[in-house]
Amino acid sequence: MTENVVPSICRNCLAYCPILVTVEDGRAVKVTGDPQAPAFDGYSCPKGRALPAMHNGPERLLKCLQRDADGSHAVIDSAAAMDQIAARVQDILVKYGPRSIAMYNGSGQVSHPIGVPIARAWLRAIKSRMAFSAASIDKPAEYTSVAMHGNWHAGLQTFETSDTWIIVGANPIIAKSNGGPLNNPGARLKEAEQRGMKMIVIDPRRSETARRAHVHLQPRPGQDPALLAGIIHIIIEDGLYDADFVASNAEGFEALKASVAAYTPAFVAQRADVPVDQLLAAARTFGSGKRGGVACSTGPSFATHSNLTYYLALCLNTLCGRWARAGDRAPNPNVLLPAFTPRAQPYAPYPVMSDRPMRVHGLVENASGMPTAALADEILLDGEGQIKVLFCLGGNPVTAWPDQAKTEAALKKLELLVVLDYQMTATAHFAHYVIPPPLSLELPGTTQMVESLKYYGVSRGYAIPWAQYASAVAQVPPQSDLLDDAAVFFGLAQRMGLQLDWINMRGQGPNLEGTTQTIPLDMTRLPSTDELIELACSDSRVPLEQVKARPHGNVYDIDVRVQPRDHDCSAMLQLGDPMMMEELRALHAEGAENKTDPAFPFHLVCRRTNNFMNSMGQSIPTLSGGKTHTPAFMHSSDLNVLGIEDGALITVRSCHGHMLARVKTDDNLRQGLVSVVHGFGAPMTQAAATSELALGSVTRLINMDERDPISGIPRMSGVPVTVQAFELS
Ligand SMILES: Nc1nc2c(c(=O)[nH]1)N[C@H]1C(S)=C(S)[C@@H](COP(=O)(O)OP(=O)(O)OC[C@H]3O[C@@H](n4cnc5c(=O)[nH]c(N)nc54)[C@H](O)[C@@H]3O)O[C@H]1N2
Ligand SMILES: Nc1nc2c(c(=O)[nH]1)N[C@H]1C(S)=C(S)[C@@H](COP(=O)(O)OP(=O)(O)OC[C@H]3O[C@@H](n4cnc5c(=O)[nH]c(N)nc54)[C@H](O)[C@@H]3O)O[C@H]1N2
Ligand code: SF4
Ligand SMILES: [Mo]
Repeated sequence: MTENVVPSICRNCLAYCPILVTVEDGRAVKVTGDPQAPAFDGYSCPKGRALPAMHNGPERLLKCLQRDADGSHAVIDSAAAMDQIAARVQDILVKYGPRSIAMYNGSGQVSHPIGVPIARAWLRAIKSRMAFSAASIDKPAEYTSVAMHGNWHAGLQTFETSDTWIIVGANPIIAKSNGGPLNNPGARLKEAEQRGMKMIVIDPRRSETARRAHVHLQPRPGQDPALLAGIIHIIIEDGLYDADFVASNAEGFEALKASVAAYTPAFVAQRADVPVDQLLAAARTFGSGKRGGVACSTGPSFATHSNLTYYLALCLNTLCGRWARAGDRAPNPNVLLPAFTPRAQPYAPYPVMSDRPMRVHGLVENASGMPTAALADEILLDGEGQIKVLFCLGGNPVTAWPDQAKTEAALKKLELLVVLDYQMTATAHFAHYVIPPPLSLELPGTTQMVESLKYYGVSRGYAIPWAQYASAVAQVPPQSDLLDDAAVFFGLAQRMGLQLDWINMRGQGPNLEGTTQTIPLDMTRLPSTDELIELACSDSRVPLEQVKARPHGNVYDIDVRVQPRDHDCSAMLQLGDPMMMEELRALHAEGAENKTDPAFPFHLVCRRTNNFMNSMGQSIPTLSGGKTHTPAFMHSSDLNVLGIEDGALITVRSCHGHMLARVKTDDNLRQGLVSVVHGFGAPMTQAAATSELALGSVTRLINMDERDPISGIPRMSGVPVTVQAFELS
């Protein structure tokens, strides 16, 4: 037996932690954090340490599957599956045109992002614009708000250099997504506290992050736009904003000032149900700090008025001049992306909506992409342009898209559903073909994708010039027949006689930094993952070879300073977008009172948890403890009033649907809440099979009728619900 311990990268979430993998005879048997890697202090989480179980577990699919007429799946050779899929797609393309073919990229692609450009190249080659992703049901306001407000070339001031910081509905200690550093955030937050940073967290739950806050505002869910408008109001009243910065870089100040005038501390405190002195303390702490930033995440994204919340967060950053200034050390001037010298200047706003319509709900392709929330309805609506084929890459629509019943109906209606996933998910159950990929430890990878996150939202990605390359450290299981995304779409292109072009896209939105490199691929031979990585890194600041030479990763000493504004730059940030000002007015007109519907007295809120990455990890016993469900967390005083015991079965019902769950006490929650992790639950058609499977997916409660007018994301947090003890009828 040969055993080695080799460095690699955990690619299960966006932190991309450096790890050490113990490999025995080509199999990964143990994963730990890598103490030799700088910046992460040897950190790893349970999901990372479960990589061997994920790679070697019994649930892993090792061969392609094809669905039979009776709905069961049988093994099929990958080449035969590809031949059949190519022929079917070609037929449908001829018959119904490119719009009938859609792709959905889910968050599983975090584990192997290098295949995405090939998949998208294939979609371009067949001339379909039907490219959907999880981004538009995640934080679409991240993109729409930037379109309306504009962006800052040098990015936000960094967490590491700030003395104050506002986090709105994020829990970076667990989720490592938005609002805080990705490299061992728990340790970084502790350091920040020790150096005197005053952090303000807005979260109806006393989350792991909120426990570290100087001020924790624990409001009713969905009150973030009112709270941020109130904070802006106080900062303007107290003269705590940076008038010089605003005068030189923004317009619309007077409109914003007038629109927040009615958001007095008393009004906001009553509406959000927070103590008025806490609200004042939050505003004054942030306003009187020297450096800082406001970052939002899924909490406010899933609640109503998400564009407005994110927009006001950007306005607050601009009012207080919290963007990186000339002479600052550039936060992360790129390592594996092209060299970048930021300037202390705005990018102007740009249109938030395109003229490319969906056929449903009056939605259009917008700054956050095609509205995934409306995809099921788009599939279900008969007529010209209907989607007939869906490729689902590393996604699990049945437990992720709003309205599970509708999602299942839509998936059943498709003429062809191809799911690329390593396990038989609730979605794969409906697939005509399931194609399993090699998993991350069997593939090379780099941290380049995490660097590029800064193009997907302010304060995202690494603020430090950290980079790592990992070679494939484990072998694919013997007798397996696996294809990664690149192999699937390259193979389809070959079979359909299509030319694919590799595009190195740098940036997002029409005004963001970036060159676009287009490289036609040699279609005679499938490029290896390493060749694709070389293409993606061909213009990197630090040559890939040098990054490969540091297998434990490295923080590069790149001292680039933010340059002053260009003489010919006339762009201004926009503080008074008319649509946002009108929304502020309409929201205020709702009044300060709590208008809870007595028929639905509780509010469902979202959350993440350490052991699962959305729907991943449920089949790994060390993560799930053998359970196939997730609890509904509630405050003990609510349970007392309802006479429901911890661990009992409950029905959670919205105006749209219901789910069964086991209740679990969590006194970190505000009263009146039901906090549930998404990603669990079997298909509804299977659900009656056993009582454990019947414990459902939270998406059953989500109603597409109440959706955002721009991105289409429905209300997925702060959803009015009722709770009852479950009784067998
Ligand atoms: N009600 C409600 N709805 C929500 C949310 C919520 O909190 N509440 N959250 C929303 C958010 S933020 C998101 S991002 C979406 C998530 O939506 P999705 O991305 O559609 O769902 P996931 O469960 O993340 O699915 C990821 C899939 O990738 C697979 N996978 C993992 N690794 C690999 C790999 O290496 N290769 C391949 N091919 N597949 C792999 C996993 O097995 C899993 O099935 O859901 C959204 N929907
Ligand atoms: N361990 C782990 N990490 C993950 C994931 C995972 O499933 N597990 N998922 C990944 C994905 S896809 C994403 S998008 C990110 C998400 O990353 P985050 O957005 O940081 O997700 P959460 O940890 O759920 O934090 C959201 C917080 O919002 C609060 N909240 C709920 N409703 C409201 C509201 O109306 N207003 C406010 N202010 N707060 C509210 C919740 O109580 C919760 O604490 O995490 C990523 N990382
Ligand atoms: S936080 Fe956990 S899942 Fe995410 S990259 Fe690090 S070890 Fe992997
Ligand atoms: Mo997400």
